Amino acid sequence: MKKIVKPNEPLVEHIYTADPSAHVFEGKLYIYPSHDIDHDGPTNDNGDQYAMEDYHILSIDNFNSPCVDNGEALHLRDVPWASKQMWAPDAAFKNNKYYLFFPARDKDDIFRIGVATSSNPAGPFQAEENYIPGSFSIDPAVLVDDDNRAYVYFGGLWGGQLEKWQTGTFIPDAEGPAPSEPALGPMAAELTEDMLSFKDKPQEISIVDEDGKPILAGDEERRYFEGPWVHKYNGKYYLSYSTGTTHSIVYGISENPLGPYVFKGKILSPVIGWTTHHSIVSFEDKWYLFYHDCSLSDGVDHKRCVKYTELKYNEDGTIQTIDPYSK
Ligand code: FUB
Repeated sequence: MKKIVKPNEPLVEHIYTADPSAHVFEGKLYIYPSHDIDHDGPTNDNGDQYAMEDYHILSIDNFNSPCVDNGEALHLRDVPWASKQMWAPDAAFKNNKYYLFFPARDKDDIFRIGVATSSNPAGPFQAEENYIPGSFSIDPAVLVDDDNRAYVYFGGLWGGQLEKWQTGTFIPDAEGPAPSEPALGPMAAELTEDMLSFKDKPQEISIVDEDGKPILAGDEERRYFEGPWVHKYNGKYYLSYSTGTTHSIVYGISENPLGPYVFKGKILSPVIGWTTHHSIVSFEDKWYLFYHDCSLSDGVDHKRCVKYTELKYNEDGTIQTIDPYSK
């Protein structure tokens, strides 16, 4: 008998999983995670320890049922443009098809974002021949808005190479802004109707404080690092993301999908392990946070496990901070 998933416990234990992007498709919850692998290779700020080679899609009928691993949905060997490191993916449904968006390093070791398609939310997915033209960095997250326009948000510092693209071309030794300068925001682009290209050049999303001043690069409790996620609640757009070095999931709110976003606060306090990465989804009249930590491997940064917990809003639309380990 398979075990029923419980809040704040690993969804599955037979594989390591991370970076969960959760969606409701066909009445079920589908979770699109990274598939962490066990290896003895180097660990560094470049993220070489995250050496993932494929994706397995998880699904849950409801919270009274076990979590199903639907098997290999896409493997590196079947992505013609990619060389390694299949990092945090996301999925979207449009045009009667499912689209898997995923980052990987290309043959020149530069992170790009690819798309693969399927008629089934659990795959298998068929990758496009090339990555999205003009794409770079990591952690794509797609919002298909109520008007059916689709936006992809992406970008991550250091191993994710975002700071190397500040001039619009890849500068291998470029560093991020000085602490007193505005932090880099995530990038965003509207997708074309067929979901396979950017409509326009990606633009940087601005994240500001309550006075409209940009969050600064030295403000590590609030500045953007990686893992963007945009969801809608009561007609407003919520951009949430990881602060990286301070290990929190924080968020801002905007009237527009492309911002500016006004910083609001913390959603998730630090979890076991260096990275933190999440998604937010509404299912059967409640809201849920999917996240990961390294509890399944006793704290090994690249051997993570996906979990979920309920997420609650205050009356003014702000989100209550979650401590996943509180009793
Ligand atoms: O899983 C590899 C990387 O770690 C992701 O792309 C980041 O968001 C972080 O979770």
